[in-house]
Amino acid sequence: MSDTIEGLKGYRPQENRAADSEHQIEGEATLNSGSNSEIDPITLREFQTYLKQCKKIVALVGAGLSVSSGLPTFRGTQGLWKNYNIIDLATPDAFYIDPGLVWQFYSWRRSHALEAEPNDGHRTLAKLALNPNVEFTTITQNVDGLLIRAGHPKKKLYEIHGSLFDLKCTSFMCTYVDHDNFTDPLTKELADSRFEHVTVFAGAGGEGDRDRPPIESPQFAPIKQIPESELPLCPLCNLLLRPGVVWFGESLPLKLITGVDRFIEQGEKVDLILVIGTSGTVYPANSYVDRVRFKGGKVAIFNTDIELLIMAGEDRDTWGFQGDAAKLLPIALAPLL
Ligand code: BV8
Repeated sequence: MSDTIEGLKGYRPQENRAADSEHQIEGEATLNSGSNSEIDPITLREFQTYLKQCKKIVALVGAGLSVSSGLPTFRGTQGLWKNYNIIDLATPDAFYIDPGLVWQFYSWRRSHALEAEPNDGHRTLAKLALNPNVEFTTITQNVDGLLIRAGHPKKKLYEIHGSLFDLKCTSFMCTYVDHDNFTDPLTKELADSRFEHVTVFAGAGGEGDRDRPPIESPQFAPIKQIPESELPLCPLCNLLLRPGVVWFGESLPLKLITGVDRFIEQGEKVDLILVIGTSGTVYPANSYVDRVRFKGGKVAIFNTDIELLIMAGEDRDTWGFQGDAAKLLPIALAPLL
């Protein structure tokens, strides 16, 4: 039987195993998109058979979607900046204790996001959002702005954790917010926070030993002590500005949460949720998958790391597409693009 676990890079729900041949696979040409992003043709056919009759689809996006654009995830070694755990820096406490440190971290992320280019995964979701025959919305946990730069219509996109390119005043009395501020660096003192590497010249000769290739020493560029007066300040009240992102321990913007709830709970039921490049560890973002399941919707996971149980077909209403989301999404969603 060919489709044992190792043969299957994609999974297919039990009930319609008897794949019927007339359902052509669209996007066949690039079925095996090289590297380790292969899709099992039977899986793809059944997924696309279901996809074509979907009226309402939602996508839940995480850091994995922007990996092939060169941006790090929050897990493992990538989740470190100057030996700080990114999750520890994304908190109100960290900003309160050392705003200079946190601003150097966000200035670095702003620079990298500005240097990055949207990939085929971002563009695929943007195209799907423009398909008039499907009710579609993207819920992104990413703050890098790459979906918008890929042409994703803003009114079908919920940036539930905010954006690196929004700034807001830290004062409770001041309502100043600056949207889509792409200035980089934001202040002179933040200029070199974009460089995470220091070039050192190995070997005894040190500085002069230029013909030996310099070794890049990541993360050791010293953290600068930056006085608050040299950090981004509010033009209205001259108090500190902060990145317009949602930090751990902070509630998500009500307007956004209500918009997402309305899409999932009202009108047609959501037929399918695309779970793309997310570890599903952060609440409430990780709750949307179960809410769609609970209402009878099916799940398609696009991730380099998918549970064997799902790949083995144990989970009836879930497809697993293992590999780089930027490569898999254009193939899997081809019928609706
Ligand atoms: C809130 C913005 C009310 C900032 C972010 C205890 C138990 C449960 C929950 C909690 C708890 N204690 C506190 C909480 C609540 C907390 C939470 O969930 N904590 C977690 C860590 C346990 N949530 C909150 O605080 C939220 N607010 O709940 O308010 C409240 C308040 C207090 C207490 C109770 C309730 C606010 C959460 C938002 C925080 N801000 N970002 C910034 O970015 O700087 S979260 C941030 O981290 C991201 O936005 C994202 O959400 C998350 C990272 O997750 P992923 O995006 O999934 O990335 P990750 O690296 O984890 O995984 C990458 C995946 O990609 C992997 O699966 C990998 O295999 C895959 N991949 C890699 N390469 C590829 C790929 N896939 C495809 N292709 C590839 N090429």
